[in-house]
Amino acid sequence: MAVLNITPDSFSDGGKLFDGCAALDAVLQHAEACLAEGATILDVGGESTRPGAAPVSEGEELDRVVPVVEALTARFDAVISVDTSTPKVMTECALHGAQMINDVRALQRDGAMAAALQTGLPVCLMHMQGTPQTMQNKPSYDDAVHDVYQWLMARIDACLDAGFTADQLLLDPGFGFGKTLEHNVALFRSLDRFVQTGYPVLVGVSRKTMIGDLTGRPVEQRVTGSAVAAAIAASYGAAILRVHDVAETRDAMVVMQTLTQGMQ
Ligand code: 8Y4
Repeated sequence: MAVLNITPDSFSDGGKLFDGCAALDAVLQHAEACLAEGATILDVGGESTRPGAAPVSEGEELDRVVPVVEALTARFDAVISVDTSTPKVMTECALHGAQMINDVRALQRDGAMAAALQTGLPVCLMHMQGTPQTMQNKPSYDDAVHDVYQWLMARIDACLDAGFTADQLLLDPGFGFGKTLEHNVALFRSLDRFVQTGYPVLVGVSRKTMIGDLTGRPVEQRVTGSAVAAAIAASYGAAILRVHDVAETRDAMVVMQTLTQGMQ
């Protein structure tokens, strides 16, 4: 799964995203490159979850995301995932060809559960402690692995009660979302427990602070660390890797898989 950020800070023309279509062209070119490098899913998001990022109105999120989903669907034979917590964005993107919902709030926003259910699409339920604004202020757990696991199972139950079928649901421990390095490492080492549930597990560690903490590197130098982490996640049985650097991740995965084939 390749990350396609369409927040204004990801493009040089600031807030005026698609007025002149230059930014849309840039997104399409980047998508094409990601697919050529081996991505099969494109994750399109119009809300920044960085601490301190400005909240995005529903209208703004729709304006950013829907044209991109529409253009990607028309052009590429890829699964388009929409990274959103907003009910109307889920509905509109499904109508314009999105095939998956990636919700960092696990359908907790008012109306999100019903809207997602109505689309009939699969949904990735991610764990986050707190909100994007506050999540990195002293994250705390009794037992991070146990707490995150129990929380995700409760969200699965809520979705099944609402009418989702089990085969529509994916899980994600939410690396970096209200977690210290220690929490992230414990969760990563326990990925097998999440995989054992039988729900496909999505892992997103690409370029994150966790990789920076482990390597001492700034965000633009985290590609190698991220690719190694992604390959290890795949070897633990993660079904989907959310990454910025598709080619490098693919190299790490193929080497890891070939050279560990048949190992215990
Ligand atoms: C550098 C680069 C520093 C990226 C921080 C970041 C996940 C996700 C995000 C994830 C799922 C991010 C939308 C955060 N992370 N969705 N979304 N799982 N399912 N930060 O881990 O990439 S955005």
